[in-house]
Amino acid sequence: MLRLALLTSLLATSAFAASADEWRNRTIYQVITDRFATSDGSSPSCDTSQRQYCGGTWKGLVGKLDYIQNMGFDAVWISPVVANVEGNTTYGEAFHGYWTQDINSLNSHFGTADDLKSLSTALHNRGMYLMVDVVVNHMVGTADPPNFSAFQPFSSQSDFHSECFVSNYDNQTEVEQCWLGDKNVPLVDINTEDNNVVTTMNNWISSLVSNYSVDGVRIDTVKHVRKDFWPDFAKSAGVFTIGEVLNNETSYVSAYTQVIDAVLDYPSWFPLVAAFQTSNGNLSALAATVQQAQSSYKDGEFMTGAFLENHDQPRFQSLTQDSALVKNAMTWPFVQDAIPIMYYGQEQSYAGGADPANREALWLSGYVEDKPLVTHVKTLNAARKAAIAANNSFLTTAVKFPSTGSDSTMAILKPPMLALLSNGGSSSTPKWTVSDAGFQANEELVDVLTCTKINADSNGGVTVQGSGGSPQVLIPTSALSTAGTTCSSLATITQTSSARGWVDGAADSLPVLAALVLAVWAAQSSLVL
Ligand code: ABC
Ligand code: CA
Repeated sequence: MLRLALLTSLLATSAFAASADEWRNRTIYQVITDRFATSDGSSPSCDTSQRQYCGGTWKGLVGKLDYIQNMGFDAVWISPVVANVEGNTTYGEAFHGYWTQDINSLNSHFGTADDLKSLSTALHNRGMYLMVDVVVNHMVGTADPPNFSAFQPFSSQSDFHSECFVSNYDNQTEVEQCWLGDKNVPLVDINTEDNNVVTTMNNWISSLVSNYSVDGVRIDTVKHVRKDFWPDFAKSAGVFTIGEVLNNETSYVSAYTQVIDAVLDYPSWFPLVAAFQTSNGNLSALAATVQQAQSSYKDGEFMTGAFLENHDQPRFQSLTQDSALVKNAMTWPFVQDAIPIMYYGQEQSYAGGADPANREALWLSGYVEDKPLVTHVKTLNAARKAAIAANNSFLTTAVKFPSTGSDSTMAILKPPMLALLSNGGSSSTPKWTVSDAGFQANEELVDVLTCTKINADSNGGVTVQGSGGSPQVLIPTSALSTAGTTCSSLATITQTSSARGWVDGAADSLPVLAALVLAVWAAQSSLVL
């Protein structure tokens, strides 16, 4: 009995209900459920321009977790799960899930409550986390004025702000209390100043998280709800919360880092795309934005999500086809302070433009794993894990940008990792001269993207001559484990968790411990039976 109680409490406190700290060392794969995988593994056609449901389900996702885990991701963010507008609208069907009609029912296009629970269980069995996308700001109508009685549980007009469409994004009251969308598909703005509405929302998120054992919540349209709504909502969720605040100014976004655990790092996304989409991009503008965030956000850049693509923006490969620029840009989220997030399909070189073209069905790719960008992301995930294991303060050490001697290159130092990026493109031969790299004199290093060795100079700096515009990610061979997947033949340490790695590793070891207890308990019970 004691054993069972211990097991239950371990599972309750670690494997589920993950805190912000437990998300720090993770990397997240973002999917639109409707576009990721079908239940029976079939490959129906999916014309993105039609904006219709294409057939992806939670059950389909369960069947493709190997694909995600093989790339090294240990968390999955799924699109919203609640019941949406049914049928066609001016902007198609609600396949993306953001057009809520009833927060207390699930969207049956994606499966049943048991299917969603099975997804959660399947992820947990692999030591992975489930993040669910939620919308608090609005319910969605299909006419103007909307049919309020179609909404649940907010079915009276007084549960909503009165009609006006957001047009001036510099007027914060308007941003919070007017409606998004338009008269065809109004995003009817919920009255989040009303106490009953607030209580209902807080109870709802708490039940959603516990019913489906959700580990983290991505919150939509955060800047469209008053800031002081969020702390209680986040507390009711009881798990890691990361919010979407679509703005390019760190000064605007930083206020939201005070009210929820984390924000999607939109301010860095704008200069990231601009830096790498052409050879004329400004790399130092990216560094400057990151430095602003490091000094103005509640937890610096650590409690943010870094991404190159998402479901609202044109895919990076619609902006440039240069494979070196793509590889450099993709490297960024994995070598800096924030939690890396990758949007499904980037690894398959999907190149759809603005919404809805950026929401291609992944099954049309065949989920081929033997592809350059799949290998690239796999290596980046493994390199990040190796760096975490080698330095117990990796996750809490803010990146620095030592000078490189040229405008078309940048160096990102996060010991024991030194990432060298360039936007010269595939016909360029980038060169990085980094005297402030902080390695030991003549230390042996390896570029984990190619498993090529180089040595630091006598002052611990590096001079690296690249080729084909490719990025490099340098890690000392003394930080690589022979048991790891990163250039293990060059590694010089023979166990995965060095003594240095133990403290931060402790967060990770709780689920492992729970699994161990479970195994021991199961073995003993079967002996007794
Ligand atoms: C549908 C169609 C589209 C069609 C549109 C009119 O209707 O699919 O093809 O063009 C969901 C669906 C969408 C759907 C919308 C509306 O609902 O996914 O497909 O579009 O029906 C979140 C989600 C998003 C979701 C919603 C709504 C919100 O991630 O997927 O959309 O639940 C605003 C919100 C932001 C929201 C985004 C779509 O709209 O703030 O939360 N995303 C300016 C504003 C931003 C604004 C943005 C886009 O424009 O400041 O607030 O985002 O309209 C920078 C500035 C930014 C500026 C950008 C453009 O430039 O710093 O402030 O953003 O320099
Ligand atoms: Ca609002």
